Amino acid sequence: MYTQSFNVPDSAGLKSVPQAPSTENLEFQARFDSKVDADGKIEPQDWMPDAYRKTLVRQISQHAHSEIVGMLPEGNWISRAPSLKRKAILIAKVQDEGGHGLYLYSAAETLGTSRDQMLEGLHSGKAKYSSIFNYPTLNWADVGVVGWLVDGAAIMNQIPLCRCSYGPYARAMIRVCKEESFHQRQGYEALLVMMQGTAEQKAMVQDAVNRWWWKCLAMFGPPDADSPHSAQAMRWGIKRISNDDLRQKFVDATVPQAKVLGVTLPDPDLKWNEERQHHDYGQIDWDEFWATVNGSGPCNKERLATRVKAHNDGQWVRDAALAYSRKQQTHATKEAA
Ligand code: FAQ
Repeated sequence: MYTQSFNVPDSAGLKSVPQAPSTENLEFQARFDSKVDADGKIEPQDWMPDAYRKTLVRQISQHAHSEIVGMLPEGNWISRAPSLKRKAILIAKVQDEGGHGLYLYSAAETLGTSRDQMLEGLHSGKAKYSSIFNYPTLNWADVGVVGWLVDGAAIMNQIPLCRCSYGPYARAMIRVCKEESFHQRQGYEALLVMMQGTAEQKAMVQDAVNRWWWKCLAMFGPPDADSPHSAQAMRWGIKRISNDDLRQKFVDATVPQAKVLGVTLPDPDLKWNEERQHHDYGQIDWDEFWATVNGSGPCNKERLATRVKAHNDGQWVRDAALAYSRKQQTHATKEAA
């Protein structure tokens, strides 16, 4: 459905942090611009404008935080999955999301921002993560709908990021998208099975779709006219398709899937527009979106508290890893002497 075949090899992670020239250098800027214009890749060792670096750190760290916080709504269901098969699939999916967060933190680190700085931003509530993870997963149908719609929206947004102008982000996204495609399919398949079940199961699926649909449309970000970062991010080849265009692609791709599934999308204004060759859809509640982004969604406090607790509970693992590494270094030094 959303899959693309990717045959671009992953390159080894580049970790060097380049020093930008102290004075604005027109020659560097011209080289950067022409590389971006020619659809080339900017790599960590290349000179880049400070604003480009800042935009990337903002977007990639928000993206990484979304993957990590995004583990929570589904993670809550691992112990309650209805069968061993569903449990194994869900464990694998949640682990994948953790892995995506780690690739992305690594990509952001190549821009000179440490993991500790990014985590501090998340844990103190300063950094953003996707609005969608501040809503509750009330029952098993929600887990299927998260796979179908949330991962579906995520892939729609992420496939163009595989062509992002910043090399480490683009390469991380190729791997992420391959895995997200499986996530979307497993969610859709779980719902197909429920829709062949009892009337109660079918009603659960419809109810979950009703609760998640509008939140998924909002995931793509504010309308283009109200998106402060889009124009510059597109000029730099970070974003390739605008928020509204991606949202439209998602609606167009999802309508036939809903039909096959046998559910109704909760929008009386949703209809095919012959002239535009796209579906028209109703108004998104942007006040509710911004309230959620700014901390007042139903689960913001719970998600952040769970994340901070998990980080604090894991302190002993980090301490042990550091102690082990120090011990290894001491051994190596002694042997070399
Ligand atoms: N939630 O000017 P724009 C996933 C903020 S991963 C919260 O349009 P931009 C996998 C935006 O940050 C899901 N905040 O900004 C998964 C900015 O705030 P700032 C995450 C939002 O960056 C599935 C302000 O509004 N995906 O789901 C949201 O050009 C299942 C103005 O907005 C990514 O992060 C939002 N929905 O475009 C995991 C993809 N939308 O920084 C587990 C990469 C906007 O000025 C289970 N990111 N904002 O304070 C992007 O493509 C872009 O950053 C956008 C926003 C499209 C999200």
